[in-house]
Amino acid sequence: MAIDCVAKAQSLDEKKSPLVFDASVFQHEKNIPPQFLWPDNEKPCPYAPELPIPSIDIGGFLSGDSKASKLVGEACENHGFFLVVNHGIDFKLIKDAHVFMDKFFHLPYIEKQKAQRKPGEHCGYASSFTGRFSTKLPWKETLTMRFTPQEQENDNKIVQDYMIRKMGDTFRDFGRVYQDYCDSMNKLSLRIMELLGISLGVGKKHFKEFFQGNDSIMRLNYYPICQKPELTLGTGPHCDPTSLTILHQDDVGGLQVFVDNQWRSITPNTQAFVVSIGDTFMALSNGKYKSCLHRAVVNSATPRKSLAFFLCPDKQKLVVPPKQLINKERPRMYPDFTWEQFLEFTQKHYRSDENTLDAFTNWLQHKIYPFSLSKSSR
Ligand SMILES: O=C(O)CCC(=O)C(=O)O
Repeated sequence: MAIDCVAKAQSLDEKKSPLVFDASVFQHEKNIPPQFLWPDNEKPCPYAPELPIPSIDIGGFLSGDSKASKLVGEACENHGFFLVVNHGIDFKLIKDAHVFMDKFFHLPYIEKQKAQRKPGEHCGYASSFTGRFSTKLPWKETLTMRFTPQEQENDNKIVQDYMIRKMGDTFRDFGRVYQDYCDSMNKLSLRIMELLGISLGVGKKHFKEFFQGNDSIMRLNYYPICQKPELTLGTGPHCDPTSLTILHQDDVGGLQVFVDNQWRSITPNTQAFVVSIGDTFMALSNGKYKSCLHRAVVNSATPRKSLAFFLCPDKQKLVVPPKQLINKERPRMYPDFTWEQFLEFTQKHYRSDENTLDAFTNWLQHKIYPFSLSKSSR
């Protein structure tokens, strides 16, 4: 019965010919198409007070300052969110990564479609998610690439090769920039894993080793201007199913997190990375660290860009918390799973929202299929 519901929702979405979200046209429209209207209880609030979040000096942490792990622990138990400064990532690389986004997203729609994301896959170009969902569509375009770290110097450059394969040789430099960016994010995420390991009392090596051979995701988010920003969302409310997200936002603003029953704004700081805990790390910490609920709003004056690196485990690795985090007071909260299973769940059966991890757990343990394909949106 529940399986039928999912199949029905899917086929309903597939039968309607999908709307084309061509930002060069849509940004001038006085009225936005109904597919982009969000219900009143989910529309952006006129005022979202700023959330002061701790800035962690990761350079200081690496040279032995222990304050950082205490701050991180508190932030992750409260809302799963902190900033990282003094990160050592080349600012020219970050700048290039933003500049090259314009190169891609300013292309004519037909050109961007060369990298079109295919049904059931998580990589490629998506103009909103018009082919996948038909309600509560996000006001954004995305380009998503898979990243795995090179084990040897002469291994394939997975990000660069993908871009050249999809867009042609003129995208060699473009691919190189995001390849370099992902390499840097990989290194930074492993350092953050050391910090998280210390803050959870399991030692510096545990999570770093777990994520050594990761199978991660890089997403470029481009939010065109919108004439009716109060009626829609750029990214719907969700917790990332992945493990750790390292986000760099430009100086426009739009990211919000849900803390103490209220949406709060995260003021842009181009010198910092916004780091958030995702569902898979929440499971790895046996529920001790919170997966952070967040969304992005759009505006009528300036397009906004963000770069999101999602650290994910190797697809076959079992996600199991270290034994130090399991005890009588805190028994196992989630079953063993692999990232491959969780990824499949979010691609084929569930539209990520704030309940993805619980819905996935139910699906794994009781084969309860969720009815959520037209529920929420990322
Ligand atoms: O653009 C942002 O600030 C948030 C992006 C995001 O949540 C996502 O890509 O999943």
